Amino acid sequence: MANTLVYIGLGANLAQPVQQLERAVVALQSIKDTELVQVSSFYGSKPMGPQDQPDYVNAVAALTTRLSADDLLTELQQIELEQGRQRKDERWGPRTLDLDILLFGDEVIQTEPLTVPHYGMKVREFVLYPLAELDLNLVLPDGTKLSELLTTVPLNGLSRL
Ligand code: PH2
Ligand code: MG
Ligand code: MG
Repeated sequence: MANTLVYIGLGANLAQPVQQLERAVVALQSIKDTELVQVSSFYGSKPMGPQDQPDYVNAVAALTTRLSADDLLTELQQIELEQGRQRKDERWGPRTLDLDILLFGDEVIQTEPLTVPHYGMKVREFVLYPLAELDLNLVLPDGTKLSELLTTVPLNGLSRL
């Protein structure tokens, strides 16, 4: 299988979130048939969704992989579980680690477990600004330029740690 450039969103707001992200970056490096290319700075961000939860730490990583999107998702979910992720019903609730596939090459995927590009990425400051650190010239599969999205999405308190 060809190498695909993939962007992963990392997020955590429980159990020492900075350490959760640091551990996750190490774990990403050990995924089979996958290389870690780049990791953005870590950012502090205000919770999107329920406000009675701690602030988040977010980052974006770039990988190249020969795995399918489904197999990569399985690997990411395994890392989430190893880092104490508990599946709860509450939408946008707190978590020890969240690893989301933001972009998988220029593929558009709509299957039961996977929606790629990530459905919320165009409006989330904690995705767009870290992503811009990695490639400001990025263009989404639908032709949207990352640099244009940035002009429409305010920082909302996002701060580089
Ligand atoms: N993730 C959520 C819900 N809310 N808020 C911030 N700031 N960062 C996140 O990563 C985040 C969130 C569900 O995935
Ligand atoms: Mg998420
Ligand atoms: Mg997720």
